[in-house]
Amino acid sequence: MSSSPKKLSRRALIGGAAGATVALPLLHEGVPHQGVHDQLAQAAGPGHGSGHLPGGSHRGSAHSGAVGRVDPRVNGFDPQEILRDFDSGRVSREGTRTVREFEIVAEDKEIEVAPGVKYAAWTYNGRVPGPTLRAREGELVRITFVNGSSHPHTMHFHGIHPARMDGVPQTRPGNVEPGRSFTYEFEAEPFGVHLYHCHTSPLADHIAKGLYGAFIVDPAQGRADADELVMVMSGFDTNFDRANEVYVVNGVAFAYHDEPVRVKRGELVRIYLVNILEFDLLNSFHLHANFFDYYPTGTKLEPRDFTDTVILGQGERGILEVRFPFAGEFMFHAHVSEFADLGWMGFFEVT
Ligand SMILES: [Cu+2]
Repeated sequence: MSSSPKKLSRRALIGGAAGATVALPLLHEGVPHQGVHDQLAQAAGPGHGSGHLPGGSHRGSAHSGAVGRVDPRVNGFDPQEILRDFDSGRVSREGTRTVREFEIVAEDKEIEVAPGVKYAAWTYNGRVPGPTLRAREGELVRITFVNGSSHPHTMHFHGIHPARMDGVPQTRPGNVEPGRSFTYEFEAEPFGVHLYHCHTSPLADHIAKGLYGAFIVDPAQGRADADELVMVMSGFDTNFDRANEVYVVNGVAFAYHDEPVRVKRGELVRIYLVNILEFDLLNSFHLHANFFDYYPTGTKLEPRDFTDTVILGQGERGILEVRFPFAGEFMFHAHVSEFADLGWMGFFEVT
């Protein structure tokens, strides 16, 4: 298929990147990681001490890529806030049923995915990942999707619903063109941790550009009280070679390395983990010095595993439950070491 829109958009993106403060020709293959880190360091520019963590961090430089940090005000979203930001929608009743209404707007937006590394993203509501949408099983979910982007998009939800609500271009209503909108409506089922993403072709590009988010369906009876966190794992192909140069949790490389996730000792911590990484077959989550219960897709109430590492293919997700018996700082990262070096690494700070 001679997809001229794709070529045009690629050219536009590259042109846009060249006009931005930083256009990084990062190479995934063939460039030693130190080279990548040097480029990250250069990209951070003067005022960012190479190899030094900001704020007098006592953890030391576990990786040489941490130079400066991304100011959440530049992006308009903050990975620290995304962690515990659950959007339960506008609630109303229709007959005996609870309805949750959401509005999602697709927009083109340049974001900073690592210190000094700009990326021409496509976003849901101006952030990557998009909002974490949350409902209870059996409720009616109504999402008004407005396409404010310059490209056609959809919202495809994982879950059980009619074909018309599946958000794929091949079935009606098909793509939502720029300036148009569509309202997706379906029952929230089954309970678990799911996701949504754009399903427009070329699919890998529409996902990799940033159009994805978590979708949580709570069981009717609820879950035990916990400190709940959402972590969406993804990456960015900053030089359009269909391989990632930057790996992230909740949109920004090293976000939880530079500012750890604060949790309380002995308290139940529940992590809704989603893998929507493109171009790499597998991603993983490894927690140091602790073990967690793992519920694949969150669709059963009994854990399948008691472990410290889970491997997730693209679109896979699950719930992790952990209580930290010791205070201190505990690392977590992709056990694919390359991903950890390139941004997918952080700490829990247990107090
Ligand atoms: Cu799209």
